[in-house]
Amino acid sequence: MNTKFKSGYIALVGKPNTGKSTLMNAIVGEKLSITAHRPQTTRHQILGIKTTDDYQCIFVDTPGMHDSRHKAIHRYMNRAATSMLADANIVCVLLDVKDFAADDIKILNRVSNQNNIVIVLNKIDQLDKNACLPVMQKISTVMPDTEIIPVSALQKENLENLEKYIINHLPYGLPHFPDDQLTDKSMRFIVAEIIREKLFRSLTHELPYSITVQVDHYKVEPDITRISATIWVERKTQKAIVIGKKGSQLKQTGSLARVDIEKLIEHRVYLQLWVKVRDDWSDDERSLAAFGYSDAN
Ligand SMILES: Nc1nc2c(ncn2[C@@H]2O[C@H](COP(=O)(O)OP(=O)(O)OP(=O)(O)O)[C@@H](O)[C@H]2O)c(=O)[nH]1
Ligand SMILES: [Mg+2]
Repeated sequence: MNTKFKSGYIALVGKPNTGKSTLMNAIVGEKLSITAHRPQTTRHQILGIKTTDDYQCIFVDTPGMHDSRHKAIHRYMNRAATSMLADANIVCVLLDVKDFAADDIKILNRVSNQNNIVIVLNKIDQLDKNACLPVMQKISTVMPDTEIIPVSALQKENLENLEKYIINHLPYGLPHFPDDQLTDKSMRFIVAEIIREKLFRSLTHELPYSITVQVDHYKVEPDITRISATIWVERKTQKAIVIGKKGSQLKQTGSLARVDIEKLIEHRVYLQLWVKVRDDWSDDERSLAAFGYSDAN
């Protein structure tokens, strides 16, 4: 083992929709965390681990920080968004260059007492260079001594500079995970998330927020992996929408998810989906725990 090996945790935090999950996937090189154009996609802390001969970066994707606390799931997500700040070796605060606003400043103020912050100004592909400068100046007035690294997670622009910064600031130490481990989550978890992503991207209004997905069976056979999963909604009317006319919505969800799962596990997949109702699960602590929304995860 290299005596100069570096290893540590890098928290990715910020308000919803700033590109935290996209960034983690881009750096780790695998789609571990789901992404969508709408806010509050990520609900759990998810590790993405990148190991080389010289270092191990353990990225921690988090739910976006936001103020709503009225449902039990929001309280769980808020805990997951912030609980690792104190333990991270580096905290990357993600900002959207086109949407730097009061809620970002609130987050910056909240983390400003930590001395391991770097600001990642994301989505620079959406503005021309000159238009990014005033935003950087504005950020500097709030956080005058903090490094700002502009990137595009989606277009993989300037990620090498961000990685250089991270590696420079990682402490020396032994790896925390085996060198072939990419995440702390199980394949069942990731499969459930992929299915949720397809629903999150295609359904409108509040419905995506009423959905959670559980994998019930996962069986690897020589020629095919058989997976069956339940999509849980909060009301009967929602069930009808998730199924769609003659099952069309459910069929589309299944085939989009299957393609992604097959890519991930490099195996043929037979995916069976069910839709069931559990009244108001997102505001019920017992249902949340049963669906994996517990602080032990
Ligand atoms: N144009 C552009 N879009 C981006 C970039 N990074 C992320 N996005 C898009 O922004 C949206 C949100 O990305 P996510 O990675 O899901 O954002 P997040 O911060 O994880 O969101 P939450 O989990 O809801 O907190 C998606 O539609 C992404 O494709 C970028 O660099 N450029
Ligand atoms: Mg996310």
